[in-house]
Amino acid sequence: MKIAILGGDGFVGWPTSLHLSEAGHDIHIIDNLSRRWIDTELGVQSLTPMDSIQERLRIWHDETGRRIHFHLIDVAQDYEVFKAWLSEHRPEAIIHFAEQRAAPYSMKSDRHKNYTVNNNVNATHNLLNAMVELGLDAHLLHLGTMGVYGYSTVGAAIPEGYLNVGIETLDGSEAQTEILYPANPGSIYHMTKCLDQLLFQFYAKNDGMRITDLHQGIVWGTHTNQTRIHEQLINRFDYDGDYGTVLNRFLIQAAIDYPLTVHGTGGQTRAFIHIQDSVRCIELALNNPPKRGDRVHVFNQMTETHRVRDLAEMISKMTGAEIAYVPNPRKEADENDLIVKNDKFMELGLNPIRLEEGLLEEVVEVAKKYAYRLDRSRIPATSAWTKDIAPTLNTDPEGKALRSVS
Ligand code: USQ
Repeated sequence: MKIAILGGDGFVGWPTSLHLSEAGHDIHIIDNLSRRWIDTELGVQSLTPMDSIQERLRIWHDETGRRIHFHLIDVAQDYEVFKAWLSEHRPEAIIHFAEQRAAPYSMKSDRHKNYTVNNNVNATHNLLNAMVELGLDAHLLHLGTMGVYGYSTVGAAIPEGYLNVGIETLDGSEAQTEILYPANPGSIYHMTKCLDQLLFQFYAKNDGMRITDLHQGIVWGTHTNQTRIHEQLINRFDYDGDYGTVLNRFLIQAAIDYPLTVHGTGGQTRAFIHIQDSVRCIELALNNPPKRGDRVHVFNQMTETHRVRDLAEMISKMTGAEIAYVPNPRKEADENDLIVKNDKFMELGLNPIRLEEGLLEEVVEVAKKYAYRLDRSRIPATSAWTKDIAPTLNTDPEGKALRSVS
Protein backbone atom coordinates (compact mmCIF):
# COMPACT_ATOMS: atom_id res chain seq x y z
CA MET A 1 0.00 0.00 0.00
CA LYS A 2 1.22 3.51 -0.72
CA ILE A 3 1.23 5.34 2.63
CA ALA A 4 2.00 8.98 3.43
CA ILE A 5 3.32 9.43 6.96
CA LEU A 6 2.99 13.06 8.02
CA GLY A 7 5.46 13.73 10.82
CA GLY A 8 7.47 10.59 10.00
CA ASP A 9 10.66 12.06 11.49
CA GLY A 10 9.24 12.17 15.04
CA PHE A 11 9.35 9.87 18.07
CA VAL A 12 6.45 7.64 16.98
CA GLY A 13 6.48 8.57 13.28
CA TRP A 14 9.99 7.28 12.68
CA PRO A 15 9.58 3.74 14.09
CA THR A 16 6.15 3.55 12.42
CA SER A 17 7.73 4.39 9.06
CA LEU A 18 10.33 1.64 9.49
CA HIS A 19 7.80 -0.91 10.74
CA LEU A 20 5.43 -0.35 7.82
CA SER A 21 8.29 -0.26 5.30
CA GLU A 22 9.47 -3.65 6.57
CA ALA A 23 5.89 -4.93 6.23
CA GLY A 24 6.21 -4.17 2.50
CA HIS A 25 4.40 -0.84 2.18
CA ASP A 26 5.57 2.02 -0.02
CA ILE A 27 6.32 4.72 2.57
CA HIS A 28 6.51 8.46 1.93
CA ILE A 29 7.51 10.59 4.91
CA ILE A 30 6.26 14.17 4.80
CA ASP A 31 7.81 16.33 7.50
CA ASN A 32 8.88 19.95 8.03
CA LEU A 33 11.54 18.83 10.56
CA SER A 34 10.01 21.20 13.12
CA ARG A 35 10.90 18.91 16.00
CA ARG A 36 14.60 19.34 15.17
CA TRP A 37 14.12 23.12 15.09
CA ILE A 38 12.42 23.03 18.49
CA ASP A 39 15.47 21.21 19.91
CA THR A 40 17.55 24.12 18.66
CA GLU A 41 15.12 26.65 20.12
CA LEU A 42 15.16 24.95 23.52
CA GLY A 43 18.90 24.28 23.46
CA VAL A 44 18.48 20.56 24.04
CA GLN A 45 19.07 17.45 21.99
CA SER A 46 17.78 13.93 21.83
CA LEU A 47 19.67 11.75 24.31
CA THR A 48 20.35 9.37 21.44
CA PRO A 49 22.40 10.74 18.53
CA MET A 50 20.08 11.33 15.59
CA ASP A 51 21.32 11.60 12.04
CA SER A 52 19.60 13.67 9.38
CA ILE A 53 16.46 12.14 7.95
CA GLN A 54 18.21 11.61 4.61
CA GLU A 55 21.08 9.77 6.27
CA ARG A 56 18.70 7.59 8.28
CA LEU A 57 16.88 6.64 5.09
CA ARG A 58 20.16 5.86 3.31
CA ILE A 59 21.09 3.47 6.16
CA TRP A 60 17.62 1.88 6.04
CA HIS A 61 18.09 1.22 2.32
CA ASP A 62 21.62 -0.16 2.82
CA GLU A 63 20.47 -2.47 5.62
CA THR A 64 17.18 -3.71 4.16
CA GLY A 65 17.13 -2.87 0.44
CA ARG A 66 13.90 -0.94 1.04
CA ARG A 67 13.36 2.67 0.07
CA ILE A 68 11.46 5.21 2.16
CA HIS A 69 10.93 8.55 0.42
CA PHE A 70 11.21 11.91 2.18
CA HIS A 71 9.44 15.14 1.20
CA LEU A 72 10.17 18.37 3.06
CA ILE A 73 6.70 19.94 3.31
CA ASP A 74 5.03 21.94 6.06
CA VAL A 75 1.48 20.60 6.08
CA ALA A 76 0.24 23.43 8.32
CA GLN A 77 1.74 26.25 6.23
CA ASP A 78 2.22 25.06 2.65
CA TYR A 79 -1.32 24.08 1.71
CA GLU A 80 -0.89 24.33 -2.06
CA VAL A 81 2.42 22.45 -2.07
CA PHE A 82 0.92 19.70 0.07
CA LYS A 83 -2.23 19.48 -2.05
CA ALA A 84 -0.11 19.21 -5.22
CA TRP A 85 1.87 16.39 -3.59
CA LEU A 86 -1.32 14.52 -2.65
CA SER A 87 -2.70 15.04 -6.14
CA GLU A 88 0.40 13.60 -7.76
CA HIS A 89 0.96 10.67 -5.37
CA ARG A 90 -2.58 9.76 -4.31
CA PRO A 91 -1.66 7.60 -1.27
CA GLU A 92 -4.08 4.87 -0.20
CA ALA A 93 -3.55 5.66 3.47
CA ILE A 94 -2.33 8.74 5.34
CA ILE A 95 -1.01 8.57 8.90
CA HIS A 96 -1.10 11.96 10.57
CA PHE A 97 1.50 12.63 13.29
CA ALA A 98 2.31 16.17 12.08
CA GLU A 99 1.45 18.02 15.30
CA GLN A 100 3.33 19.66 18.17
CA ARG A 101 2.91 16.96 20.82
CA ALA A 102 4.30 18.26 24.14
CA ALA A 103 1.90 19.64 26.73
CA PRO A 104 4.62 21.61 28.64
CA TYR A 105 5.93 23.17 25.39
CA SER A 106 2.39 24.25 24.52
CA MET A 107 2.11 26.06 27.89
CA LYS A 108 5.48 27.85 27.88
CA SER A 109 4.26 31.28 26.75
CA ASP A 110 1.57 32.97 24.69
CA ARG A 111 3.75 32.45 21.61
CA HIS A 112 3.97 28.71 22.23
CA LYS A 113 0.21 28.53 22.74
CA ASN A 114 -0.37 30.28 19.41
CA TYR A 115 2.16 28.10 17.64
CA THR A 116 0.63 24.88 18.96
CA VAL A 117 -2.94 25.85 18.08
CA ASN A 118 -2.05 27.25 14.65
CA ASN A 119 0.22 24.38 13.73
CA ASN A 120 -1.93 21.50 14.95
CA VAL A 121 -5.35 22.71 13.89
CA ASN A 122 -4.13 23.98 10.50
CA ALA A 123 -2.28 20.75 9.76
CA THR A 124 -5.37 18.65 10.45
CA HIS A 125 -7.73 20.92 8.59
CA ASN A 126 -5.41 21.36 5.59
CA LEU A 127 -5.21 17.61 5.27
CA LEU A 128 -8.97 17.05 5.45
CA ASN A 129 -9.69 19.97 3.14
CA ALA A 130 -7.20 18.83 0.49
CA MET A 131 -8.44 15.23 0.57
CA VAL A 132 -12.02 16.34 -0.10
CA GLU A 133 -10.97 18.77 -2.80
CA LEU A 134 -8.99 16.04 -4.60
CA GLY A 135 -11.64 13.36 -4.11
CA LEU A 136 -8.98 11.28 -2.34
CA ASP A 137 -10.62 8.29 -0.65
CA ALA A 138 -7.57 7.40 1.45
CA HIS A 139 -7.89 5.96 4.96
CA LEU A 140 -6.81 8.73 7.35
CA LEU A 141 -5.28 7.54 10.64
CA HIS A 142 -4.64 10.20 13.24
CA LEU A 143 -2.56 10.01 16.40
CA GLY A 144 -4.80 11.51 19.03
CA THR A 145 -4.40 11.29 22.79
CA MET A 146 -6.02 9.76 25.87
CA GLY A 147 -5.89 13.31 27.20
CA VAL A 148 -8.99 14.29 25.19
CA TYR A 149 -11.07 12.54 27.86
CA GLY A 150 -9.43 14.17 30.85
CA TYR A 151 -8.21 11.77 33.51
CA SER A 152 -10.95 11.67 36.06
CA THR A 153 -13.42 8.88 36.05
CA VAL A 154 -16.81 8.73 37.62
CA GLY A 155 -16.18 5.13 38.57
CA ALA A 156 -16.90 3.99 35.02
CA ALA A 157 -14.43 2.89 32.37
CA ILE A 158 -13.60 5.41 29.64
CA PRO A 159 -15.16 4.02 26.46
CA GLU A 160 -13.54 4.10 23.01
CA GLY A 161 -14.58 7.54 21.81
CA TYR A 162 -18.36 7.48 22.19
CA LEU A 163 -20.75 7.60 25.10
CA ASN A 164 -24.38 6.50 25.20
CA VAL A 165 -26.51 9.13 26.93
CA GLY A 166 -30.15 9.53 27.78
CA ILE A 167 -31.70 12.99 27.31
CA GLU A 168 -35.02 13.99 28.81
CA THR A 169 -37.38 15.09 26.01
CA LEU A 170 -40.09 17.77 26.21
CA ASP A 171 -42.80 15.17 26.91
CA GLY A 172 -40.79 13.79 29.83
CA SER A 173 -39.67 10.58 28.14
CA GLU A 174 -36.01 9.70 27.63
CA ALA A 175 -34.30 9.72 24.22
CA GLN A 176 -31.10 7.73 23.75
CA THR A 177 -28.24 9.12 21.73
CA GLU A 178 -24.54 8.60 21.28
CA ILE A 179 -22.10 11.48 21.65
CA LEU A 180 -18.35 11.96 21.51
CA TYR A 181 -17.10 11.44 25.08
CA PRO A 182 -17.04 14.93 26.63
CA ALA A 183 -13.75 16.64 25.85
CA ASN A 184 -11.79 17.69 28.93
CA PRO A 185 -8.32 18.87 27.87
CA GLY A 186 -5.63 19.58 30.44
CA SER A 187 -3.30 21.69 28.29
CA ILE A 188 -3.32 23.75 25.10
CA TYR A 189 -1.73 20.79 23.32
CA HIS A 190 -4.46 18.42 24.51
CA MET A 191 -7.05 21.01 23.53
CA THR A 192 -5.85 20.93 19.90
CA LYS A 193 -6.50 17.19 19.85
CA CYS A 194 -10.04 17.84 21.08
CA LEU A 195 -10.51 20.31 18.23
CA ASP A 196 -9.18 17.69 15.81
CA GLN A 197 -11.94 15.34 16.95
CA LEU A 198 -14.61 17.83 15.86
CA LEU A 199 -12.93 18.35 12.49
CA PHE A 200 -12.93 14.60 11.96
CA GLN A 201 -16.54 14.22 13.03
CA PHE A 202 -17.65 16.90 10.57
CA TYR A 203 -15.67 15.61 7.59
CA ALA A 204 -16.75 12.01 8.16
CA LYS A 205 -20.39 13.09 8.29
CA ASN A 206 -20.28 15.67 5.49
CA ASP A 207 -17.89 14.08 3.02
CA GLY A 208 -17.90 10.41 3.95
CA MET A 209 -14.22 10.45 4.81
CA ARG A 210 -12.78 7.27 6.27
CA ILE A 211 -11.05 8.25 9.50
CA THR A 212 -9.52 6.39 12.44
CA ASP A 213 -8.57 8.39 15.54
CA LEU A 214 -6.12 6.65 17.88
CA HIS A 215 -6.32 7.94 21.44
CA GLN A 216 -2.86 7.08 22.63
CA GLY A 217 -1.53 7.02 26.18
CA ILE A 218 2.00 7.95 27.25
CA VAL A 219 4.55 6.11 25.16
CA TRP A 220 7.57 4.58 26.88
CA GLY A 221 10.64 2.74 25.63
CA THR A 222 12.89 3.65 22.77
CA HIS A 223 13.68 0.72 20.51
CA THR A 224 11.49 -1.23 18.13
CA ASN A 225 12.56 -4.29 16.13
CA GLN A 226 13.59 -2.06 13.24
CA THR A 227 15.42 0.70 15.14
CA ARG A 228 17.62 -2.04 16.68
CA ILE A 229 18.89 -3.05 13.22
CA HIS A 230 21.57 -0.35 13.04
CA GLU A 231 23.00 2.28 15.40
CA GLN A 232 22.04 5.06 12.97
CA LEU A 233 18.40 3.96 12.86
CA ILE A 234 18.04 4.71 16.56
CA ASN A 235 14.89 6.55 17.65
CA ARG A 236 14.99 10.00 19.21
CA PHE A 237 14.81 9.96 23.01
CA ASP A 238 13.67 13.06 24.91
CA TYR A 239 14.62 13.64 28.53
CA ASP A 240 14.12 17.40 29.01
CA GLY A 241 11.38 19.04 31.05
CA ASP A 242 9.30 19.89 27.99
CA TYR A 243 9.44 16.84 25.73
CA GLY A 244 10.52 14.01 28.03
CA THR A 245 7.53 11.97 29.18
CA VAL A 246 7.17 10.66 32.67
CA LEU A 247 8.22 7.00 32.55
CA ASN A 248 11.12 7.52 30.15
CA ARG A 249 12.24 10.49 32.25
CA PHE A 250 12.26 8.39 35.42
CA LEU A 251 14.29 5.69 33.70
CA ILE A 252 16.82 8.19 32.37
CA GLN A 253 17.01 9.95 35.74
CA ALA A 254 17.68 6.58 37.42
CA ALA A 255 20.43 5.85 34.88
CA ILE A 256 22.33 9.07 35.68
CA ASP A 257 21.69 9.08 39.42
CA TYR A 258 19.32 12.06 39.39
CA PRO A 259 16.32 12.12 41.77
CA LEU A 260 13.09 10.93 40.14
CA THR A 261 11.01 14.09 39.65
CA VAL A 262 7.50 13.27 40.88
CA HIS A 263 5.18 16.25 40.36
CA GLY A 264 3.07 17.01 43.42
CA THR A 265 1.89 13.92 45.28
CA GLY A 266 2.40 11.66 42.27
CA GLY A 267 -1.22 10.60 42.62
CA GLN A 268 -1.88 11.22 38.91
CA THR A 269 -2.91 8.02 37.13
CA ARG A 270 -2.16 7.82 33.42
CA ALA A 271 -2.38 5.32 30.56
CA PHE A 272 0.80 3.85 29.05
CA ILE A 273 1.93 1.93 25.98
CA HIS A 274 5.34 0.69 24.82
CA ILE A 275 6.66 2.14 21.56
CA GLN A 276 6.71 -1.34 19.96
CA ASP A 277 3.01 -1.80 20.76
CA SER A 278 2.31 1.70 19.47
CA VAL A 279 3.59 0.81 15.99
CA ARG A 280 1.79 -2.54 16.10
CA CYS A 281 -1.48 -0.83 16.96
CA ILE A 282 -1.09 1.57 14.05
CA GLU A 283 -0.60 -1.38 11.72
CA LEU A 284 -3.66 -3.16 13.16
CA ALA A 285 -5.78 -0.04 12.64
CA LEU A 286 -4.37 0.39 9.12
CA ASN A 287 -5.46 -3.15 8.26
CA ASN A 288 -8.99 -2.52 9.57
CA PRO A 289 -10.15 0.66 7.85
CA PRO A 290 -13.61 2.17 8.21
CA LYS A 291 -16.05 1.96 5.33
CA ARG A 292 -17.21 5.08 3.54
CA GLY A 293 -20.10 6.54 5.52
CA ASP A 294 -18.91 5.08 8.86
CA ARG A 295 -18.60 7.43 11.79
CA VAL A 296 -15.00 8.09 12.89
CA HIS A 297 -13.46 4.90 14.31
CA VAL A 298 -11.88 5.55 17.70
CA PHE A 299 -9.43 3.20 19.43
CA ASN A 300 -7.92 3.68 22.87
CA GLN A 301 -4.26 2.98 22.14
CA MET A 302 -2.96 2.07 25.59
CA THR A 303 -2.19 -1.14 27.40
CA GLU A 304 -2.05 -0.38 31.13
CA THR A 305 -2.58 2.41 33.66
CA HIS A 306 -0.27 3.44 36.49
CA ARG A 307 -0.05 6.05 39.18
CA VAL A 308 3.02 8.29 38.81
CA ARG A 309 4.31 7.68 42.36
CA ASP A 310 3.91 3.90 41.92
CA LEU A 311 6.09 4.10 38.82
CA ALA A 312 8.68 6.10 40.73
CA GLU A 313 8.66 3.56 43.56
CA MET A 314 8.97 0.66 41.13
CA ILE A 315 11.95 2.26 39.39
CA SER A 316 13.50 3.26 42.70
CA LYS A 317 13.31 -0.40 43.84
CA MET A 318 14.74 -1.58 40.54
CA THR A 319 17.65 0.88 40.43
CA GLY A 320 18.11 2.33 43.91
CA ALA A 321 17.24 5.83 42.62
CA GLU A 322 16.13 8.53 45.05
CA ILE A 323 12.64 10.05 44.64
CA ALA A 324 12.07 13.83 44.83
CA TYR A 325 8.54 15.14 45.28
CA VAL A 326 8.74 18.49 43.44
CA PRO A 327 6.11 21.24 43.17
CA ASN A 328 3.74 20.46 40.31
CA PRO A 329 4.14 22.87 37.37
CA ARG A 330 0.76 21.75 36.00
CA LYS A 331 -2.82 22.48 36.89
CA GLU A 332 -4.11 18.94 37.28
CA ALA A 333 -5.85 16.80 39.87
CA ASP A 334 -3.52 15.66 42.68
CA GLU A 335 -5.07 12.22 42.65
CA ASN A 336 -7.19 10.44 40.07
CA ASP A 337 -8.23 6.93 39.14
CA LEU A 338 -8.31 5.88 35.52
CA ILE A 339 -10.06 2.89 34.04
CA VAL A 340 -9.87 2.64 30.27
CA LYS A 341 -11.40 0.29 27.73
CA ASN A 342 -9.05 -1.00 25.02
CA ASP A 343 -11.14 -3.96 23.84
CA LYS A 344 -10.86 -3.11 20.16
CA PHE A 345 -7.10 -3.62 19.88
CA MET A 346 -7.29 -6.69 22.11
CA GLU A 347 -9.94 -8.16 19.78
CA LEU A 348 -7.69 -7.45 16.81
CA GLY A 349 -5.00 -9.59 18.45
CA LEU A 350 -2.74 -7.14 20.33
CA ASN A 351 -0.60 -9.00 22.86
CA PRO A 352 0.56 -6.13 25.09
CA ILE A 353 4.11 -5.60 26.28
CA ARG A 354 3.91 -5.05 30.04
CA LEU A 355 6.16 -2.90 32.18
CA GLU A 356 7.62 -5.94 33.91
CA GLU A 357 9.01 -7.49 30.77
CA GLY A 358 12.65 -6.46 30.87
CA LEU A 359 12.25 -3.49 28.56
CA LEU A 360 12.55 -1.06 31.47
CA GLU A 361 16.17 -2.19 31.89
CA GLU A 362 16.73 -1.73 28.17
CA VAL A 363 15.79 1.96 28.47
CA VAL A 364 18.14 2.39 31.45
CA GLU A 365 20.95 0.77 29.43
CA VAL A 366 20.35 3.08 26.45
CA ALA A 367 20.32 6.08 28.81
CA LYS A 368 23.60 5.00 30.44
CA LYS A 369 25.22 4.53 27.06
CA TYR A 370 24.43 8.08 25.96
CA ALA A 371 24.55 9.80 29.37
CA TYR A 372 27.52 11.88 28.18
CA ARG A 373 25.14 13.74 25.82
CA LEU A 374 22.78 14.78 28.59
CA ASP A 375 22.62 18.25 30.19
CA ARG A 376 21.39 17.79 33.78
CA SER A 377 20.25 21.42 33.95
CA ARG A 378 17.60 20.67 31.28
CA ILE A 379 15.88 17.97 33.32
CA PRO A 380 13.57 20.05 35.57
CA ALA A 381 10.13 20.84 34.17
CA THR A 382 9.89 24.64 34.17
CA SER A 383 6.79 25.35 32.04
CA ALA A 384 4.14 26.53 34.50
CA TRP A 385 0.48 26.04 33.59
CA THR A 386 -0.57 29.39 35.11
CA LYS A 387 1.06 32.64 36.16
CA ASP A 388 0.20 31.77 39.78
CA ILE A 389 2.05 28.47 39.62
CA ALA A 390 5.26 29.88 38.09
CA PRO A 391 6.71 31.44 41.28
CA THR A 392 6.07 28.24 43.29
CA LEU A 393 8.42 26.14 41.19
CA ASN A 394 11.70 25.11 42.65
CA THR A 395 13.54 24.04 39.54
CA ASP A 396 16.39 22.24 41.24
CA PRO A 397 15.41 18.75 42.42
CA GLU A 398 19.07 18.15 43.24
CA GLY A 399 18.91 21.05 45.69
CA LYS A 400 18.31 20.62 49.39
CA ALA A 401 15.00 22.48 49.59
CA LEU A 402 12.90 19.62 48.37
CA ARG A 403 11.39 16.80 50.33
CA SER A 404 12.86 13.59 49.05
CA VAL A 405 12.50 9.98 50.06
CA SER A 406 14.56 7.03 49.00
N1 USQ B 1 5.09 14.03 35.51
C1 USQ B 1 5.83 13.90 36.68
N2 USQ B 1 7.17 14.05 36.61
C2 USQ B 1 7.83 14.31 35.44
C3 USQ B 1 7.09 14.42 34.25
C4 USQ B 1 5.71 14.28 34.32
O1 USQ B 1 5.29 13.65 37.76
O2 USQ B 1 9.07 14.43 35.48
C5 USQ B 1 3.63 13.87 35.57
C6 USQ B 1 2.87 15.03 34.97
O3 USQ B 1 2.63 16.07 35.91
C7 USQ B 1 1.60 14.33 34.51
C8 USQ B 1 2.06 12.93 34.12
O4 USQ B 1 3.32 12.76 34.76
O5 USQ B 1 0.70 14.21 35.56
C9 USQ B 1 2.22 12.71 32.63
O6 USQ B 1 3.09 13.67 32.08
P1 USQ B 1 3.86 13.37 30.69
O7 USQ B 1 4.75 14.53 30.40
O8 USQ B 1 4.47 12.01 30.74
O9 USQ B 1 2.63 13.25 29.65
P2 USQ B 1 1.68 14.33 28.96
O10 USQ B 1 2.10 15.72 29.23
O11 USQ B 1 0.28 13.97 29.32
O12 USQ B 1 1.88 14.07 27.41
C10 USQ B 1 2.33 12.83 26.86
C11 USQ B 1 2.75 13.12 25.42
C12 USQ B 1 1.53 13.52 24.61
C13 USQ B 1 0.45 12.46 24.73
C14 USQ B 1 0.10 12.20 26.19
C15 USQ B 1 -0.82 11.02 26.36
O13 USQ B 1 3.75 14.11 25.36
O14 USQ B 1 1.91 13.70 23.25
O15 USQ B 1 -0.70 12.85 24.03
O16 USQ B 1 1.31 11.87 26.90
S1 USQ B 1 -1.85 11.17 27.77
O17 USQ B 1 -1.05 11.56 28.93
O18 USQ B 1 -2.51 9.90 27.99
O19 USQ B 1 -2.81 12.25 27.50
